[in-house]
Amino acid sequence: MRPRPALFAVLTSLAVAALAGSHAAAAPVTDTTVVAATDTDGDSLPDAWETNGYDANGDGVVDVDLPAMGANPKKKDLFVEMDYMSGRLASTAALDRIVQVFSTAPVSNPDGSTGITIHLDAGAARGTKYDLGGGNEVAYDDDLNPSATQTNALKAANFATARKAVFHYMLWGDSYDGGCSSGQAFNIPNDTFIVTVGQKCNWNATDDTNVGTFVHELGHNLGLQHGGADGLNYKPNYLSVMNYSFQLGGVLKSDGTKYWGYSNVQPTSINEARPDETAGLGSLGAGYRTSWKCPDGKTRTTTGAANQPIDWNCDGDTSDTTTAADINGDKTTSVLIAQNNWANLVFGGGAVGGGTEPRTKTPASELRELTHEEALALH
Ligand SMILES: [Ca+2]
Ligand SMILES: [Ca+2]
Ligand SMILES: [Ca+2]
Ligand SMILES: [Ca+2]
Ligand SMILES: [Zn+2]
Repeated sequence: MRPRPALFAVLTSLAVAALAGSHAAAAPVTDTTVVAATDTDGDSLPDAWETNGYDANGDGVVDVDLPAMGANPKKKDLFVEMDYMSGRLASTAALDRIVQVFSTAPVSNPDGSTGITIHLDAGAARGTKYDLGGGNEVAYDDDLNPSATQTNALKAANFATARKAVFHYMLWGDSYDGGCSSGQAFNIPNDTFIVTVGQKCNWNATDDTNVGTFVHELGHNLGLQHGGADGLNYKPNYLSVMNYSFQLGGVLKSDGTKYWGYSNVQPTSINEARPDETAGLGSLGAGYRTSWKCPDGKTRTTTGAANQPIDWNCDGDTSDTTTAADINGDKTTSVLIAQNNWANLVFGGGAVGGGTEPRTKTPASELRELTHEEALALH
């Protein structure tokens, strides 16, 4: 049997004291218990939850059995429950690719390993490997509108309340808010997102579409923006699926392969007031190709490695060093700053986690046991 949580032990002793016949009024119970939980691996899931399971309401019964689900207190874990509309759930091959993006991440752990273990829960739909008992199909709705309200309603009806502190919730849907956006994460960071590359807007989603969009939206939950630490999109030195240039087609590697994860390098910044074409992305661009915007609004992509000179202003040469160019196409002149995403993930968005932050637990007044007075009144 697992050790009982401390709060349960306190309530039990109070109840025993009451039943022992004390006529003194019980001391008022403080209404909030704040616990700074130990989180050795920094994934926002306290060691106690990852070791013993999570008891959401302090009744001594584990509600989310984290160790049985594969959690490790010394390695970063992410849990994602996936609900889905008919035909929209990603394939097993796509889910395998998502897992691989995280398992191969350049993130170190206290147990000496690298990578993040992502636990995807599709219920029974994709076999035991992706079944943690939570994911399920929901009614088809080709337009979640308004998206936040309708997503929250589906979450409330299809996601166990006790999971809120552990699992991110996502939905494989069709479209939302009358538009054709590929997805939505509602907040940065957050605990909820939707992937909406469905039939209504003729996405004809492939595994690539689903993998790129899932990883992108989850990235918002993990604190990442379209420019890394800022919202500037299409920065050629930001080699991440968080960049719209690479969400659906992958980050382009110079060896011809594609990468479907978050950036693991931070190439040199580019000053659009006087970008140095001869420098390309600098030495950290060697393993990549990249894309940027020309003055005519069209996207151009390097044919070779991005540490080579790049024609940022699209005038046919790669020798300009003092000519302004709007390289990310946003009609402003900025310094384009990249980010190493993996070094900047925020765990514990929304309601997820206890982590190193003091966490307000359920008020003890809501866990109130039967009082002696009430017990006597029953007879
Ligand atoms: Ca942890
Ligand atoms: Ca962990
Ligand atoms: Ca040029
Ligand atoms: Ca610009
Ligand atoms: Zn986005």
